Amino acid sequence: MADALTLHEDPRSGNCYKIRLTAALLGLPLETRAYDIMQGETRTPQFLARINPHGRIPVLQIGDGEHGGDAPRFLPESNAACWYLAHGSALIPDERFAQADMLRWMFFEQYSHEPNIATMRFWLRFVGEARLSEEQRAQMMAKRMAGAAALDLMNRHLGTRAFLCGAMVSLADIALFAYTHVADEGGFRLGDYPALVDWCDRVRALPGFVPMA
Ligand SMILES: N[C@@H](CCC(=O)N[C@@H](CS)C(=O)NCC(=O)O)C(=O)O
Repeated sequence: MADALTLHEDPRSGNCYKIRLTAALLGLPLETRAYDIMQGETRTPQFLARINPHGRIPVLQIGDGEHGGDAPRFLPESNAACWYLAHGSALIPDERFAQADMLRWMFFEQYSHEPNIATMRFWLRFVGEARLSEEQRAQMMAKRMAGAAALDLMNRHLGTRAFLCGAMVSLADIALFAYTHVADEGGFRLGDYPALVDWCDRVRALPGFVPMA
């Protein structure tokens, strides 16, 4: 019997959505357990001791330890969790260069896209501009510029191909769709990037697609 899968998440988080979307596209059953990060629910001693010592969601729990099964294992980091779910599926290309190219976009997502676009979305949509610290305010211009540069790079790349790694959808598309399609909530204008708008529509049209909460 396959291990039970549980996603420890805050449903508003794009990093968590990546994992829900991967499971949905693959038809994998996924239980969820919700936390409110605004209330510090991932920073409790219990969460740090059992779920993730890094104090963050998402965490994919593999197994539940019930019926004499192995103890549950916990996998933080959204892209690692997507990889775990998609192992052996068509969402990970077989060919060596294609697989490395997919990883290249997933690393790009974590280094050049998410820290700018997701952080701006978190600050503007959930914290609120009036409540930002001086330090956060000081970082806004740089994040706006770096986020726009990331969207521009993707837009140019997607001008000549259906998905980030070519004709076939891969985990790279799931990882980058999560915060790109809600970039407007972080003060970016997705409408300025026509190839990104079309690509978002192609992702939404995939069989099994589920929207973000
Ligand atoms: N690199 C991590 C980022 C995880 C992350 O930043 N999680 C945020 C929500 S999206 C969080 O848990 N914040 C709550 C906190 O730091 O207390 C991933 O891709 O999963």
